[in-house]
Amino acid sequence: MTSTDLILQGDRLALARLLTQIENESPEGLETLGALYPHTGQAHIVGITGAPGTGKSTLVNQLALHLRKRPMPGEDTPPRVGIVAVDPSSPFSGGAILGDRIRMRDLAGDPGVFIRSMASRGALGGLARATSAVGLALDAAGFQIILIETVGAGQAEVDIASNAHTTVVIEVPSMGDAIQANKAGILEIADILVVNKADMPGADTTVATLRLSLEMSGSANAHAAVEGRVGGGRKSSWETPVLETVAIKGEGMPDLADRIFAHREYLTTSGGWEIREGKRVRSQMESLLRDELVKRFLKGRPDGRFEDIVQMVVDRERSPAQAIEELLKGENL
Ligand SMILES: Nc1nc2c(ncn2[C@@H]2O[C@H](COP(=O)(O)OP(=O)(O)OP(=O)(O)O)[C@@H](O)[C@H]2O)c(=O)[nH]1
Ligand SMILES: [Mg+2]
Repeated sequence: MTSTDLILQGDRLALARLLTQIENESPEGLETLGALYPHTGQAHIVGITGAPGTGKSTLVNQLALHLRKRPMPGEDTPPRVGIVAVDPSSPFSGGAILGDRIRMRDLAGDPGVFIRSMASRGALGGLARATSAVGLALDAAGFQIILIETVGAGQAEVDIASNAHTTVVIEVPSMGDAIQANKAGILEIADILVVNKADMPGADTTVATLRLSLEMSGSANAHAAVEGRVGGGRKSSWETPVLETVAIKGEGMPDLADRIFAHREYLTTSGGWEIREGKRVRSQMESLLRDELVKRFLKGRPDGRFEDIVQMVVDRERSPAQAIEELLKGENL
């Protein structure tokens, strides 16, 4: 049996092998992924992001435990849950990070759960791409909900969020002015805001501040606004809810799961699902095209020529734009 068939049947070993191939960007991995692609598109990809230490791993663990006990709307059995932990800051270690060890203890032995951690070894764009490839593999293997945990580290979180259908942003209580409900970026990417560690002082104030900021920013996030316009006539906008959770005790998980399902329902009924898919595929393809064009272009240069020009720019002999213009002169691209 081919590895494609094995994965479609849910063979964990074959899946694990494919994920390693994806991380190593091996040609076999790409080939298998290509064969699996027509079988993808079923999974609900949920990004969970937030600053270091806000409790993402704990929450993902508790959410997965909860999801495994309840059927999704319209289903009889609980969903199979895939978990991908992405840590853009740490070099690839091969070992599980702390949060994963906790998860493995709680979720170990459940055949309906698959956990994978990934760390960056190169460009962040590469990590985002590898993450979406891992998502596709889990999707093909029949995992219906894929939770992707990323540390809020700027561009990486935005890239990974743009790969998710639903983005959950985790905040923690903070006092008074310290609440930087600023975070225009965060409000924009969040479909659901969670104030975790609600057992700590200041949770209510933080929730109120976040709600206020959402109201001031028009309450609908950027995605929803776009989808509202395009999906005209149907339910036009999603109001980002702000929830409280105490992940260490599993509190707030049923509500969070409800909101995640509600967001999925909103996406499918508003036409937003297709819009996001379109955007997702387009950005993936653009990024692949960019990489491929750069690779081909550099291949056609004599060795070291590009480095020489980079050095000229470093030495302020040319601006980056001038250097690129010069490089491309006479090129047929
Ligand atoms: N008081 C309290 N502590 C919590 C809660 N949830 C998580 N923690 C604690 O917060 C710490 C960090 O939790 P993690 O789940 O590892 O947080 P994380 O966001 O995954 O951390 P990184 O992946 O390192 O960014 C741990 O000591 C948890 O026990 C909560 O609801 N209340
Ligand atoms: Mg973590």
